[in-house]
Amino acid sequence: MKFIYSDSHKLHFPQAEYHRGEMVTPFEKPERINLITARLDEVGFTGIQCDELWNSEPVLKVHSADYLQFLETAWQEWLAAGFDGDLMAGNFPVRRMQQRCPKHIDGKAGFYSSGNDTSINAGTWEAAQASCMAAQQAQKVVANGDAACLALCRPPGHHAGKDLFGGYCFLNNAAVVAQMFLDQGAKKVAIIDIDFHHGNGTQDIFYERGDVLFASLHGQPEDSFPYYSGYADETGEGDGAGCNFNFPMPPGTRYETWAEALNEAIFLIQNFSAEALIVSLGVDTYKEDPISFFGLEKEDYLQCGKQLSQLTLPTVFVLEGGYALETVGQNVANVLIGFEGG
Ligand code: 7XA
Ligand code: ZN
Repeated sequence: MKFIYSDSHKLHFPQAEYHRGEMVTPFEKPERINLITARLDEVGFTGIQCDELWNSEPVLKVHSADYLQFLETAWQEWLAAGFDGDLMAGNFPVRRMQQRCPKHIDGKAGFYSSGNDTSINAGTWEAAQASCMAAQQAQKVVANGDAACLALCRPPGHHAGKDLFGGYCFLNNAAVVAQMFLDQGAKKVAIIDIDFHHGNGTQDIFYERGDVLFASLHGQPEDSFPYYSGYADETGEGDGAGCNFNFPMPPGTRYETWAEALNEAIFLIQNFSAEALIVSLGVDTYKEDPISFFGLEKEDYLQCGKQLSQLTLPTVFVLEGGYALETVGQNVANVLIGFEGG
C-alpha cells in the first residue's frame, strides 16, 4: 500500500496546550509523522511526497466559504491586532448569546472554534492545506485503481465541522475525500471513524445528508472529549436520518468489546451499499495513549485492519489521532498490515 505525506506539516507547531489545569507541550506534535513514516518505511510500505497543489473545490462543499476565509487570514489578523504568541480562542458564543461573527480577531477566533485546545501559528493554514491535499492525493490513488491508500494527515481533521476548528483539527480531510468520491460518480460512500474521540466534525458535516454513512467508535461523551456529541441516539436528520451511527464506549474498553462495535458498523456499511470507504484512522485507542482511556493492544490493530478489509471496498485511510509516541508507528502500520492480509 502507498502512503502520502507532506513535509509541510512541520509548519504547524503549536507551542503549548492547556491540559488538565496546566500548559503542556502539545500532544499533537510534528514528531508523530516522523515516527509513523519511519515505521511504514521499515515494514515496506511506499511513501510518496504529496505534490498536489491546493484545490478548494471539494473543500468548499464540506466547509463554509467564510470559515475558509477565516483560516486563511486569521494569523495576519492576529498579528495586526498586536498579539504575540499563538492564536488561541478564549471566548465562545455559548447558549443564549448572539451567533454573529465579530470584527475583532479575538472574537472571530471563538466564533469559529469549539475550544481552546487548538492554536494557530504562522504556518498553520499552509500545513492544514497540505494535510488536506495529502488526503486528496490518496483519494486519487484509490480512484485510479489501488485498493487502498493512507494519507498521513497532520494536522488531523475529524473534529473540524462545517465552520469550526478544534480538537487539533482545521480541515476535515475525511469529509473532503468522501466528497471527492461522490463528485466522481459514487452514489453513496461510508466513513468509519475508529479514532478514540468522537468524529463530531464529520458528523456535523454529513448529519443531514443521505449520501454518506458515518459511523464512529469512541469514548463515551459522559467522560471524554468532545463531550457534547457522540451519543448513540444521534442518528442523523432530514435526508441523513438513519445514516449516522455512534458507538460510545466506557473507560477500560478492550478489543473484544470494541471489535463487536466495529463489526456492527461494518454490517451497517454493507447494508448501505457504499461504493467507497474512508477510515478516520486514529490509534489513540491504544492502552497507553496519554489522553484516552481504551485498552487496545498493539496486536489488536492487525485484527482491526483485517476486519475492515472484509468490506472489500476501495479504501482511503486518513490519519487522525494517536499520541503514544513509542508505538504510534507500529499501531498505524499494523492496521495496514492486517488490512492487506498480513
Ligand atoms: O481525535 N482527536 C484527538 O485526538 C484530539 C483530542 C483533543 C483533546 C483536547 C482536550 N482538551
Ligand atoms: Zn483522537
